[in-house]
Amino acid sequence: MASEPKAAKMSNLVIKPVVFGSVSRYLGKKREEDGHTHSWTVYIKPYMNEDLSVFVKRVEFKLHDSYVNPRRMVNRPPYEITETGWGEFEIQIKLTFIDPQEKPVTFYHLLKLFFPAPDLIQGKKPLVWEHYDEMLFLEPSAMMVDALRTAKALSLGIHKHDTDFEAVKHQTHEDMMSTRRKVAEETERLRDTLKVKQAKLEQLKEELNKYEVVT
Ligand code: SLL
Repeated sequence: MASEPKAAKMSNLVIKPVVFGSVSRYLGKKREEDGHTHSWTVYIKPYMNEDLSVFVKRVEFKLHDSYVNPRRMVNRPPYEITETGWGEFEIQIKLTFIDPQEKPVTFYHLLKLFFPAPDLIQGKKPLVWEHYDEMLFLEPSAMMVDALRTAKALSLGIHKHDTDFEAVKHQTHEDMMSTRRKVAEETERLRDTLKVKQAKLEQLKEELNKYEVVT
């Protein structure tokens, strides 16, 4: 029996952009009973306005061990934890998905409380410290593909973030181009210097040859 032609393997990649971080606020003074100085919220949310809960089963926020019950589970949006404290530390944000075959994804966020700007220290403005990242789903199962699509379909329009990530992207690109230009200029300058030095070396060699002939 003739074997059936093998179906061309389609590589299927779905990307879900997210924003995670924290917002913190100075309490105004050090609280007497526990020494806490700040209240804060750590969160993860979609970059586009879509419903992550369609494919995310659970988000686990792993706090510093000094907290009671440091592993905090959140089963539905908003995926966030609000606490008070006195210190900064790294928070692990681990997402598990509705498809148990899909590997969990972990993001790491350094909780920021202190910033060297007086109005922030005095608690007039909250301190937002957040990052853009992407979750990549390579060859997701049929069940995941459906859920990933549905999440997008449930989008509610423009989603605004405290950080203007488009501007950050633009600035990063500008900085990179300007660095490239500087490197090119410096390379050119060094090349010129090298040429001058090589010419000088040739000249010295010639002079040396003259002496060798004489002696
Ligand atoms: C440090 N790396 O050693 C930091 C750890 C821990 C912050 C900061 C405890 C809150 C509570 C709190 O704020 N821990 O009392 O539950 O400085």
